[in-house]
Amino acid sequence: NGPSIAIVGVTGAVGQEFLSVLSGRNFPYSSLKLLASKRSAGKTQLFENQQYTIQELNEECFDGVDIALFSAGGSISKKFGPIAVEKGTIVVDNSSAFRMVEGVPLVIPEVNPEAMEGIKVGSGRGGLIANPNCSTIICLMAATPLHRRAKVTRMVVSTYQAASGAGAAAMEELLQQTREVLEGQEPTCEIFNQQYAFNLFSHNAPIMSNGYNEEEMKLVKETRKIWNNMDVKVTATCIRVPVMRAHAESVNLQFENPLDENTAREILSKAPGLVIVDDRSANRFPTPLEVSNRDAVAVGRIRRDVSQEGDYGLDIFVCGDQIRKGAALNAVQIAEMLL
Ligand code: 2RA
Repeated sequence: NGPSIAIVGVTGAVGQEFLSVLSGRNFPYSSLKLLASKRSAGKTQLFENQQYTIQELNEECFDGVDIALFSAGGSISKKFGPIAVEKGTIVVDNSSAFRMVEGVPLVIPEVNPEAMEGIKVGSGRGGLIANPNCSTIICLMAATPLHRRAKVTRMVVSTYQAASGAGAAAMEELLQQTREVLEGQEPTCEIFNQQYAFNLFSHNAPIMSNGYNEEEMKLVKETRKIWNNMDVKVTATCIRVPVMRAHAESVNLQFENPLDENTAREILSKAPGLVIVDDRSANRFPTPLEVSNRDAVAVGRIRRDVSQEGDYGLDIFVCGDQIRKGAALNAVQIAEMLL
């Protein structure tokens, strides 16, 4: 029979999506434990026609658990991740706590499955695998197949990130503000210290000493780790836009070897987990709404970068569901590879 699994942070947007993805993919679990803070303990959750009582997360929760999916913030992962690993559990962590730790695999199953080789349920040893940041996953799902062919030397990313990345409360505030503004009322600004509806602003992550915000530096650092290439030049500008749950990203790529746009389109059309939406005659390209609640990342606006010599540059535009492929689906796909 299948693995026993636990979900840490089950009441959050990603935690709920874990359940939806596990069910949708018929994940073969033998038992399921739902863990959350004291505040949620005792509540019940119907899942696959069974009522589960949510338990308060504590050190004893991981006895006998084969796989634990974490999405409860970095401090919870830092505190309970190692405890779970000690108990023999394999942790798939959606927080940023361990992503850049040497020896912790940072995995997008379609991109670098080899990074988690050897970690398997039933091996008797626990393990820890980090889920990359959502904007990294969505970007690299499209950039990597091209990188594998023509070796990216520089990548410039501009992101248009959805409310869901800031949590369920931010999604709620966007809806509330939109209603308020349409009714001529003052918008309620509690999550972000500025109006979000009909506006956009630099991503809310803290600004670092180099002037980049943490979200931008995640893209830089995680790309280098996932591609196992510390020389690739990456820069990013991350923006929060009034969209509910799917990120959009403009990606400019510079290659070591020439790659023309038709070859690029052919490579992308064969790459796993992608759909091509690139209809110039109809001016139809990826949109956040069309990828919302979907597994695939959409890629379009595939074109030669006219600012580069020959075929050494390419521009593309990608959209992906932040909660699904950007978090929960990627983590469950990692869990499937542990079986
Ligand atoms: C964001 N990447 O979109 C973050 C969420 N993990 O804000």
